[in-house]
Amino acid sequence: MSIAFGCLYTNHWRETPLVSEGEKILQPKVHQGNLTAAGFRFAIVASRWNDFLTAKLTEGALDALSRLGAEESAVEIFKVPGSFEIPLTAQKVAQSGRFDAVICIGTVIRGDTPHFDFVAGEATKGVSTVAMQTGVPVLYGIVTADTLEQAINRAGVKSGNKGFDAAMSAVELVNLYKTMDDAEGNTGKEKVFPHVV
Ligand code: INI
Repeated sequence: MSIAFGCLYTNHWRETPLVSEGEKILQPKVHQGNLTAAGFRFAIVASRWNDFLTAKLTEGALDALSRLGAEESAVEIFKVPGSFEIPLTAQKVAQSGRFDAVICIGTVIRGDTPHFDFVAGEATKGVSTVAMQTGVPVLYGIVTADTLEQAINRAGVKSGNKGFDAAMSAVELVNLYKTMDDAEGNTGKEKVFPHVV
């Protein structure tokens, strides 16, 4: 046992070439989405809580979509009171069948009570549940921070802009899923829910 571990973690093991001379290395097909937003429709579900921050995150998302070629008429914003309300709204938006991706934006800042954990936990779990249940990419641009300073840094100051990042991811995913649908001969209509005409 000790010999096996010794082999695994020595430099000798790490420096051993993966492929011997003349041996063929696997080069599997890689699937990856392009970064072009033209032709896709995006919804932003944005919480008004901590509005001075969520407004910056929304700006970041719009900036990313605009730079990647989204048309103004292809983007709609749905405002909700707080992050707790994001999942149900995202679900309704996703189920409408009108959007290729839903970008969720909010800011939850830790306080002195367990409130943070409940709101942040439900919002986070809810966003991923909606994506899994609807099959529509639902992006997580919700900042959960211990302090106001951390939140500010993630809304366009020291640590980037999480709204911008979420929108970039949305564009990448809609392209990835489109190429996957095209390869499988799906029209995209399968996404529309039975109760939506
Ligand atoms: N909503 C947030 O988006 N961020 C917060 O930090 C927050 N805090 O701290 O309370 C918050 N609360 C409101 C919550 O999301 C609901 O809107 C409210 O409870 C009504 O359901």
